[in-house]
Amino acid sequence: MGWSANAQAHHPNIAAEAVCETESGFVINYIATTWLPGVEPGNGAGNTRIDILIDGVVVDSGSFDYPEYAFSGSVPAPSGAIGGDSLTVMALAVDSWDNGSTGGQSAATTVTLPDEECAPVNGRFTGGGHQIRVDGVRVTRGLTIHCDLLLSNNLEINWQGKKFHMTEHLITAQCSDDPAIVQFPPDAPLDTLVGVGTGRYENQDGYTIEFTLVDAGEPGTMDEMAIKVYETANPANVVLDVPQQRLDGGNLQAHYDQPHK
Ligand SMILES: [Ca+2]
Ligand SMILES: [Ca+2]
Repeated sequence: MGWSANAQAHHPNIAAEAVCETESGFVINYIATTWLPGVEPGNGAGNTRIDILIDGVVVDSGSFDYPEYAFSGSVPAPSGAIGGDSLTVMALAVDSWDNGSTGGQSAATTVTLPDEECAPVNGRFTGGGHQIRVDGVRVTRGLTIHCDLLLSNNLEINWQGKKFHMTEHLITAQCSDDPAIVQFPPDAPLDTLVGVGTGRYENQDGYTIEFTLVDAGEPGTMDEMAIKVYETANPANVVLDVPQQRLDGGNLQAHYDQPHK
């Protein structure tokens, strides 16, 4: 598959390709660049935080390295995507540039997944051990999340007397294995799960949850979690926002999936 690219007069630019990798399923490789490669910092090239989004979901974040003014990476395709699907890959300048320019510019390109079968990472997360706590937020026992959305998924969150219960796990944005994260034990094909679901906040329907689960081994002190809950029809109404950070208590565990009937 060839690279597709989009260039524009204002930074940033983006190029991306979609490939099938045996271990991880469909993968999107991208390279974000800006103009004036080779220009000394401070001479007009500028730098800022760049988010990479696939179909509107932030999948990576970085900034440009001098002198190439580029950064590149590789992320799994959304798990529901199949061969032949087209995905939009965007680079977004989040903050103001350090040369004083206002941020907010973006560039996007479209990649098409190779038209073939490509087995994704599969697996599930559970909450084991003591009750999971992160930044004063408690995740009740019984946490179970599957990459493939099949079988039962359960995620219930309590904080400051408030409660959110996920009723539907909509999207697995990412199920992946980072070589830098030692997830064992138990054996599992993944260490990170990023998902989006809908559910009930204070017994009211109409809320969305975005969550990240990272298993970094036992006893769980290195595990990480992020949780964001907001009103689906009014995303500015955020009722809970815990950025990704280490657990205060409890233990997340990644597993191989159970056999599906
Ligand atoms: Ca790993
Ligand atoms: Ca763990």
